[in-house]
Amino acid sequence: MGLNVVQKILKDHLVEGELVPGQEIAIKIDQTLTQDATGTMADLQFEQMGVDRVKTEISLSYIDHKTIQMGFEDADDHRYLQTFAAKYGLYLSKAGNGICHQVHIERFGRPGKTLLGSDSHTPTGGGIGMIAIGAGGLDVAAAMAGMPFYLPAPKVVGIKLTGKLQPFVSAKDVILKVLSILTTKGNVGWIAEYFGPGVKTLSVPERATITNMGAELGVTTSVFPSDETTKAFLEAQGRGDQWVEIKADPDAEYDKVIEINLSELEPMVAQPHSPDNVTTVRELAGLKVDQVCVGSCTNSSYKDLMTVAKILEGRRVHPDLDMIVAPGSKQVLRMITQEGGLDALLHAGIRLMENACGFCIGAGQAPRNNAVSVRTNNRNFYGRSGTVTAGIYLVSPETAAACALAGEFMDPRDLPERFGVQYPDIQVPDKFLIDDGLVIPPAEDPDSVEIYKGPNIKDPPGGEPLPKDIVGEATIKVGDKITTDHIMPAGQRLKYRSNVPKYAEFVFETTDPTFPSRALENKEKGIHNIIVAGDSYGQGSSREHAALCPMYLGVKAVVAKTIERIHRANLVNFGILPLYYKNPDDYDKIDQGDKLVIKDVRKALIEDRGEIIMRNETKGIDIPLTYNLSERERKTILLGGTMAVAKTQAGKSFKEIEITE
Ligand code: MIC
Ligand code: SF4
Repeated sequence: MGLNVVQKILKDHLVEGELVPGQEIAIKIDQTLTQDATGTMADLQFEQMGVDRVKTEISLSYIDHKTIQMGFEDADDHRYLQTFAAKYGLYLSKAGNGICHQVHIERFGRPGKTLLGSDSHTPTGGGIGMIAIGAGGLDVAAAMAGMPFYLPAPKVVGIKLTGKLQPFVSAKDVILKVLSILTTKGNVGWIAEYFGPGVKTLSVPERATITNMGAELGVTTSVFPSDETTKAFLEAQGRGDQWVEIKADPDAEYDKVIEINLSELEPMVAQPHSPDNVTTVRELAGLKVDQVCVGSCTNSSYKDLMTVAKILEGRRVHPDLDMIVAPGSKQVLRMITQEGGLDALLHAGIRLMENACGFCIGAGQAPRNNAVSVRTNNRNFYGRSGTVTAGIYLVSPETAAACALAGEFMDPRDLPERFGVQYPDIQVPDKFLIDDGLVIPPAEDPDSVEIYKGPNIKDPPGGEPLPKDIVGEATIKVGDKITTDHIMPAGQRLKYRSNVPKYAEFVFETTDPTFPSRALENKEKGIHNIIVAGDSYGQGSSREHAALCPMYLGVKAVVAKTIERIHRANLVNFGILPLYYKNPDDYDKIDQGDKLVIKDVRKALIEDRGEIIMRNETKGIDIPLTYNLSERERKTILLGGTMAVAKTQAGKSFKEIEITE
């Protein structure tokens, strides 16, 4: 049987296990990326691993998330990242160079390679034919140190594209359509591979928009083949020699196939507060809009911004709204400047923001109360914009521009008739403007580099071995689709990413601000904290702080209906036990504050019993729980997390590690 693209790249990188869906495999990682909100923790952890140089083909440290720099913390962190990169052999992309995923596609991504990034949108790299996976910082630190990455061998969903996008319909509408079909739940363990005759009609940046927002599906990653279009893009970036062809064999098979006819697609929108709450833009026509934001790693390419510029050219944005534009990279910004796009945008009345994450992570441009904010980014989670009462609507750049002119929701296909705008049809240029001046190579003499650490940088706390029994409380009970933005808010709190004790004060800030003090009080009394959750717990960001800070507060287990992939791996890395109700309805049998006891939990994991009984002492009932942990994961939790394994078991394989009760 022939192989699909996913199987080909994984096979090339397999170091342990077999490509049998569900079985744990380990793959070699060729490239890594970190960004400044997750990178400081990853780097601090790497320093504890005692390795003197990164072992990958290339590792990038990007500065793009924490560029707001209110107070010294962010700038101190950036200095740390720069000195760390110089010493340990990473390339540093300075603030001002752009958003990690956009820059990585432009300058560093290579077809057929593997990329592990401490950011959930790392799958953007799938647009150029890589297997690019988001992970917690600790997993990325381990990959930098030359260790393989563990994951369950995936099932592959083939997404067959036919037809061709019509004017004013774009890549964002494709992925919103996919989200409306597959939703944000239930896709753990899958990889999405795009194939079919429609693929060749999409440029690399368009493919990258689709693989980027595949993160919202909860799949491990998404990938396009590497074809003539990929080659042309790499040539235009002066990297033609890095092209290799990777296509699915004609008889390749997929575990499931869905088909999308690009010709039939229409402009789509994800409504508050979930990226899968999708409808057509037509459906919302006339809804008044207060803010329009164009940018983020999903839609900030040259084509995206030039398209918006051409639609707005010679016109003005509606006076009742604010329009923000944040280009994806310095390359994009310089090109739209040279070609007059920036001037058209400024004339139209946009506010130009830095080429960084900015509004997308709630770092500035919080909308007014109850605002309707139309954005081209990928997440519209509750509270993420910085204004909990605002509703965020996710759209394409074409729809964003149309709404900006109309002051209300408007289908961009009506632009010719309503505003006399012709479809700009911007193509990928034959030659991009290449300027890597803000990429700093590693030091030639690493010994001479002194690592800088400001007072906001605190060493990550270590984990404790799993106790014999978990004797605790349902310290918090939450519902379905709790994102890592709920657990560990970013925005204004971003500056504490390198300071776990301080950042831990904001765990569940928008859900229940009393949680951290209650959890700490329990911890001091020796009562273990348990988080009780519904479906799809830990969606969204890769931020390992959503496990690390709860660990610091004394959380020993999360009991949920389902847990999303990256967050589950982060829980294991920090020694928190991920558990599931055997009967999902048992979720209703626990209330916040109930006394919960899991007797002999250590023994159950050592013996790998598969089922664990949790006693709800308050209600006087037993609740059967399950887990799905590999031997590696069970031993990691028993020992107190991945750092504890590295410190106490160095050089041993997991098979050799012996655990005592
Ligand atoms: C996000 O989009 O939520 C982030 C901010 O990029 C995160 C990483 C982080 O929290 O630092 C992600 O997607 O992983
Ligand atoms: Fe940055 Fe937003 Fe992309 Fe996350 S999703 S990397 S915050 S632009």
